[in-house]
Amino acid sequence: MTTPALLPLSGRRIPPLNLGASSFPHHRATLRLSEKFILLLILSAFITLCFGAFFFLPDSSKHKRFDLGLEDVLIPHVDTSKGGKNLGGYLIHGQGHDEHRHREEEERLRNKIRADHEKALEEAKEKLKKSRDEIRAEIQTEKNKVAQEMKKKDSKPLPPVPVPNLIGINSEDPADKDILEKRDKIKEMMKHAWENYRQYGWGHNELKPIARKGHSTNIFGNSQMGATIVDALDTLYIMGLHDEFREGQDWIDKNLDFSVNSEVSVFEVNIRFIGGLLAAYYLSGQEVFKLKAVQLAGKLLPAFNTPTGIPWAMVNLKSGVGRNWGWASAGSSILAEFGTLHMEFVHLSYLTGDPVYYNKVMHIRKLLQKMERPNGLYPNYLNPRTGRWGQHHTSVGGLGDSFYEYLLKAWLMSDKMDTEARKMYDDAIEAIERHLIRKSNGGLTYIGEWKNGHLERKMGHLTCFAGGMFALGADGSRDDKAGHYLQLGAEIAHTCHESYDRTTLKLGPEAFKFDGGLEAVAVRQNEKYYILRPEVIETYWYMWRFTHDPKYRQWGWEAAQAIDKYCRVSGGFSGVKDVYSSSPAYDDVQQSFFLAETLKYLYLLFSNDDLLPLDNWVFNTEAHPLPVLHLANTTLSGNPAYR
Ligand code: DMJ
Repeated sequence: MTTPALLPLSGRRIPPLNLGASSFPHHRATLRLSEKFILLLILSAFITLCFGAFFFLPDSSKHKRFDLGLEDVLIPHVDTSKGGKNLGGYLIHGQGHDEHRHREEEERLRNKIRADHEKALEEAKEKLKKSRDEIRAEIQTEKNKVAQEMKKKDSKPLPPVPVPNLIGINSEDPADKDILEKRDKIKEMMKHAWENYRQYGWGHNELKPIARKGHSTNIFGNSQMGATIVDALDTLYIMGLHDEFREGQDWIDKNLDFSVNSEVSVFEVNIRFIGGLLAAYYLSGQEVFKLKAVQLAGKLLPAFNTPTGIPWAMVNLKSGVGRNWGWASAGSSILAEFGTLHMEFVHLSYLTGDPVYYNKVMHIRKLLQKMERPNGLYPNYLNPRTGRWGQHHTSVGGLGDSFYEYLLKAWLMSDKMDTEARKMYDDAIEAIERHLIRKSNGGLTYIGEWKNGHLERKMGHLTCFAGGMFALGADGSRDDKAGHYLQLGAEIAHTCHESYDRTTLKLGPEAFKFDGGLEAVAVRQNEKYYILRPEVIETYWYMWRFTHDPKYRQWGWEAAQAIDKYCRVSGGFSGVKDVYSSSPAYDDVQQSFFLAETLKYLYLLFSNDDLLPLDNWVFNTEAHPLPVLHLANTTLSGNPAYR
């Protein structure tokens, strides 16, 4: 995946410019709010003043009255009980009223208005004496009150559903002392990442481990939604870091609020937040996670309001207005984004009994099935207005990858009932093998990208996840080609290991070439970085589970040591800008997926197989484990495969 100018901060898309959205616009928005509040106070004091002044003016109405020869008096009043007529807040009384009583009444009203007006001025003066922070705190208190009210409304209990078979949440320690020591080291790295985030970035989406402050990117809009907390929860849980898990749960319970005026990535919020919350719910049984996941999912639904039902890439959580990334071909949505919702959305329908989520993702599938596919491949871009493909680029890396992954995982998650998904996966993988997978002169198997009618001989770090996917899909493959796909997985794992081994730091570059005599090395400067990504370690772990070849543990350990040596700083872990340099610069970002995925896969690599066994759990693309659903007797409207 290539990026205009900046490092891709996350995942499978090309992020547009990161303008530090977390701090600056938010700060400005808060300032505007405080200023508006003060202006309003001054304005209300001014209106009170004018209103009062009206009564201190000479009573011209009397002259008018005599001029007109009327004896009625106009008295400001709203009480109609005495039989007068109320006209615009003024009560018209008939003749014969005592002049003296009126004067007294007028005097009483003037005094009251004067007192009110003085009080309002005093209050305004008091407000102006307060610091900006105090005013901000008062505004926050008001906002919290409103949020609490809304929370009460949103917290309706969900209908009970049969809990899926949750096997292997706990497991014995590995018997081998050396393996246990390695696993303890990974746990220590997790503690270091978590504790620094807690100290310097708590509540922010991510951490800047060198500047020691919070960090965010445009995928989270201008929100502070604690992405690292949500993403890390299940890793903390399976590592037995229960105090840390409870801290996270407490923050989520009290602070995670989705009624924010923030434009977020539907894909990222789904895989990190909904996936993270659902996994935390299944592992711990704590209802709060389920409720939050469902509340958040409701906020994503407006993204599907497009002419085709293909969702927008981004949605404003408050207004529900959606749009696509400016950089995407012809206003298109991205295959790996709208095609990576299935697992989480099926679980949401399962847990709520509401088919709305399931119907949304099945609609996408049906639409894709009807479309013509060039060479049997799915292009990365699809226009949600016209339902037509954008540029014919195909990739198993950035922009395409997890779409294929979710076809396979939809089948696995349905207890292998969703044969329609399996067929789509098999068809797609056959086309990929035919058109995108090649062997280099040096004998390395790689997956290229199809662009404008030719194959680009370049593979991304992101593409390395595919080794694990091929191995995971081997069992149940068409024509009994299980051995072939396991072998393909092993070859991809080997190539990706080479991409690590051929660097100075023994960490893999973002993209590497197989061209002009070069094999598995990055050429362009802006492809030499490593941002704590998990995909290579993910593939090692799947290959370990399916083969138990000790080289996968060895390769995983090499990567863990390199991360600890070159990415660890006293304030956490940072990405590095050049894996070919012996003293690389840091990018100063501790990505949330480092805690969600990289450290989790490493921990699992040095654990026994009965911890989260693959027959019972399916990991979403952010490594959040979701249980297999036995849907044979469950009605989820729309797909005969489930009936
Ligand atoms: C993660 O957010 C997920 O794995 C996603 O699918 C793409 N890649 C990043 C980490 O590299």
